[in-house]
Amino acid sequence: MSGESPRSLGKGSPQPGPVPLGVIRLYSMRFCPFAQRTRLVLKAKGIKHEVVNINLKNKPEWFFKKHPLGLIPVLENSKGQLIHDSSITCEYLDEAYPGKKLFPEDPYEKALQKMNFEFLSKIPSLAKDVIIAIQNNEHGTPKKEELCNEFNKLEEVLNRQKTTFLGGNSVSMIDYLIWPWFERLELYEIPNCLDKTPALKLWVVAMKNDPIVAALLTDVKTFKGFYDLYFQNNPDAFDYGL
Ligand SMILES: N[C@@H](CCC(=O)N[C@@H](CS)C(=O)NCC(=O)O)C(=O)O
Repeated sequence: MSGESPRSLGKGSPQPGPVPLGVIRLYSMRFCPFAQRTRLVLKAKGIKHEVVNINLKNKPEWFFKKHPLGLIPVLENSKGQLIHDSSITCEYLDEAYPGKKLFPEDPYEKALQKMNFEFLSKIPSLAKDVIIAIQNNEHGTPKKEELCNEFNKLEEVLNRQKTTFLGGNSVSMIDYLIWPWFERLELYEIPNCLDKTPALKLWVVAMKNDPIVAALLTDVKTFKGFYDLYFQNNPDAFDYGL
């Protein structure tokens, strides 16, 4: 990663120049689970990159040229090509760069990872609903149960496959695509959710032991600090802890 400041860029900040040759740039936000997917893949593949963090409550005008809806993550390469949407950025990095392949080469195995990804696709929006409900002091929200049921689907996948990870017995793309929502597990206030899911519990432990996941881990206290400011509409949220 470059030595650039992790401080987020907001309205009025100058647009970063062209991306240097041999580097890829990630437009990101330090607490975004979608961008975390891309950061995990960049790190797992050892890709030389720089990170430009965006203030999502006060977006720079030029950022809409990088993504028409102004969402992160976005990748920009030295040819000026832009790639957005987290799962697409991850697959692009896996295909465009040498080194460890995170998706399996076998077309069926790759399709299977994508099918499991679809099977688990409700997790991000449900997790967001739960965090918003808790912030509104609705601690007994039915969304928690829905989220827990979605988490139980991972147990189903792991049991069906008899594997430690979601794509086999070593970590692969599907694990990195799902992990960010489990790093935030404590925030959802569902402490008993994993009691009946031993394979999922082991997966969480195995993921925390993965050196790539461990290197990018954010603690719960920091997430809470971020969300407190974020829900107050405070644009300083994105620089929390810096
Ligand atoms: N489907 C998109 C979702 C990305 C997304 O929702 N990013 C959030 C931050 S975590 C964002 O950019 N929010 C800015 C906004 O809503 O204006 C992906 O997978 O990349």
